[in-house]
Amino acid sequence: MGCMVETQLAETAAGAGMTDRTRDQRTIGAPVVTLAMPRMRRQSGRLKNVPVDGEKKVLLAAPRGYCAGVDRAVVAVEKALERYGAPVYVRKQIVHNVHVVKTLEKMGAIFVEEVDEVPEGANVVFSAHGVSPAVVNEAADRGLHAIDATCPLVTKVHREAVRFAKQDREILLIGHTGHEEVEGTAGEAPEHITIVNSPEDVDTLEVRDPDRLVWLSQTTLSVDETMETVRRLRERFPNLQDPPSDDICYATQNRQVAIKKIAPQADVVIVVGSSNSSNSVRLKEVALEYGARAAYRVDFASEVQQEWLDGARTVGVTSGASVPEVLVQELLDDLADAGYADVEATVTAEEDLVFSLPKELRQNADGQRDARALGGRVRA
Ligand code: 0O3
Ligand code: SF4
Repeated sequence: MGCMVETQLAETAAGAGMTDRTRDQRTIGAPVVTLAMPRMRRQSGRLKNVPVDGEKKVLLAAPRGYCAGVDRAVVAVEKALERYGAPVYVRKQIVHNVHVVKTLEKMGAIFVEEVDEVPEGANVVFSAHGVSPAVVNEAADRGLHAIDATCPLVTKVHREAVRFAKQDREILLIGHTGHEEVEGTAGEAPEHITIVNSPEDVDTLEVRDPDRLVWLSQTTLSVDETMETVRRLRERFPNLQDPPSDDICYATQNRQVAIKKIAPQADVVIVVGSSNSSNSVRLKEVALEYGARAAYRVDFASEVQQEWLDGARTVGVTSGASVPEVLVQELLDDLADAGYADVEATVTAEEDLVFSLPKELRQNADGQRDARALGGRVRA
């Protein structure tokens, strides 16, 4: 079972006569590599087929697109709408993707910045990026019915922060100031947490006690840059403690590994993802670091410019963890128009993780346990 947003046609392709391939190609958590399946291609004719020396092809990254936490969060909003009816309020973008947000808005979701914009007693979903205890408390004070769609892997980092704060350790949280996830995690123990934005930040960092430091991180960072930050931290603070396990999650890591394999062979890499999506933006940066001659990020296929393909034989394609697969399929269709009909999957991992729904939604309206109540690992 996939979420409806995942299977809906993107606005840009609506009515263009394409078949809904994603419904057949993808179940939750299954690797998105089924390319042999016959499919009707949508032709926009936007991009011209300009000849280049040699065969043109696309290298398509797998894994790409939805991770288990995003899938769960989007399904949570859909289920909340089904259960309680519209409107359902959502604090912040449920995930950082323009298409997902617009599609849920059409289904009756109302996105707000803060809970004080939600009418008292209404239903509100907290986004996948997590919230601080202050937000949870404010929602309770307003008598809101809150559904917490925070990814369990973000919650894990929150718990680590609470545990280390209780030990009176100083937590160096590697992440981007202003990002919702960092705000939520830092809000668990503000007096114990210092945000470290980049390796360069390390030089000017002031700490209370260099022997009581531990580092944690945002889940969607560049693995390499984070390791460089940690290296510099350890250089300055040799007694720095590591987190108990990786905070950069499996999905972020897997998508970076796949694009690292593609980038050296690609004349151009196109990443589908929104501009505020940390993990999507990192994929573009990683592609450039690993040898792609050029890399671009787009929300929609319609943003691809003809000149990006000038002289390009090999185009690498991937998508961020918050990106519905339909948007990638549209890009592949446009690239096929431009002569890149040969699509080769580069598979570096298989993902089969499924998270159970937020506890508030585990029972259907008739009291039965929802099919997604338990989560677990599934195979397609
Ligand atoms: O954290 P990021 O900006 O990458 O967020 P996205 O694009 O919504 O992707 C999902 C990641 C997430 C919910 C937190 O790990
Ligand atoms: Fe969870 Fe990772 Fe997806 Fe973020 S990117 S929602 S931490 S699985």
